[in-house]
Amino acid sequence: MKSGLTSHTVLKQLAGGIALAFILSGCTTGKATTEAPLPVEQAQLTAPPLVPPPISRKGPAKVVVDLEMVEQEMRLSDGVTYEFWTFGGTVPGSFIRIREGDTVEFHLKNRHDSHVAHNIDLHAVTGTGGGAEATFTLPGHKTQFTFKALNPGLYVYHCAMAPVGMHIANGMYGLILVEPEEGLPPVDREYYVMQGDFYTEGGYGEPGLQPFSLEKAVDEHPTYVVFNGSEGALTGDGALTADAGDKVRLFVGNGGPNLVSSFHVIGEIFDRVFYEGGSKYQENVQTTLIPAGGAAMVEFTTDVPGNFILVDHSIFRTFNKGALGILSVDGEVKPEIYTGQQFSGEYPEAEAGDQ
Ligand SMILES: [Cu+2]
Repeated sequence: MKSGLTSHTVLKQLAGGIALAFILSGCTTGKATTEAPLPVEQAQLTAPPLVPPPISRKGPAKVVVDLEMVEQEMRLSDGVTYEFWTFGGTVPGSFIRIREGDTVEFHLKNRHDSHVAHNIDLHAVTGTGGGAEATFTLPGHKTQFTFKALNPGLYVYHCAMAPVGMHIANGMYGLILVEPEEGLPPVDREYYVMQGDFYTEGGYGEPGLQPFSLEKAVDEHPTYVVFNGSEGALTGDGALTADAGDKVRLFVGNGGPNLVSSFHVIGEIFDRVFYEGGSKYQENVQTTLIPAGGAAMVEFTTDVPGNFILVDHSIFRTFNKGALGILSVDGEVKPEIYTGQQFSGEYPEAEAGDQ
């Protein structure tokens, strides 16, 4: 009897709710209104230093992301290899680009030849563990969860399996960009750069396959500090390129696991830095701090040609541990902005002290 009454009350409330919704919606047809299903699209992922194209959609979509976790030996430096653990077979992992308000159906796969289980914590996720709990994935298995991208920004993702530090130190991190609803202003070049610190049993430059050193990692004494997973990844044939006059946007992340990066481009000034990957920008910046597990978007115009060197300005990391990349800019010299050397010669002792 009691339950019958309760049901009746609920029904009445429900009917009242529907009537109220009917009035508020101004509906005159008498049909229930339902939201149109979201368009479905497959996320286009890119390997660093490439970035997927800007999103031209003006509304939200259901975006399907397929990401495979791969453990494989790859080059860390000349003559040095390392057993990397990766998202998508690269360090950093595949770049993911979505739009604020998108619903993301995330499929995570762990390859059959993996030795351990992995998962993913995306800093762009609002929900337990950033997805980590939902994506515990044994070798040869796949998992799935769905999240809504509530906040725009540039976010790090990483593996969060214990021991977390070791999974990150082995290369399990990457970036996901959640474009704001209005999109990002168009630029001529976009690149994906991510710093990471590596800990090997052998010293810097010691050849061969180098095992992970837990002791060095705990002490926070990296053997290598590099951009995009290996020393020289962004030099030579791997150098970033631009033409003089281009507007360049770098999506810069720091996987850590330990170090904070003092990111700087020698010979350039950042016109804008969206510090910490957020929505506000600072202007006219020389060096920006990028925390472990954090990111920044930096924008500048390449006014003059030359080789512009990406560094961690904690500078021994650059010249003794590998944190050096190159942006090679082609174009006409502009002596009104930069002359190059105008004189080199003797400085006679007699001139010293002359006023
Ligand atoms: Cu992992």
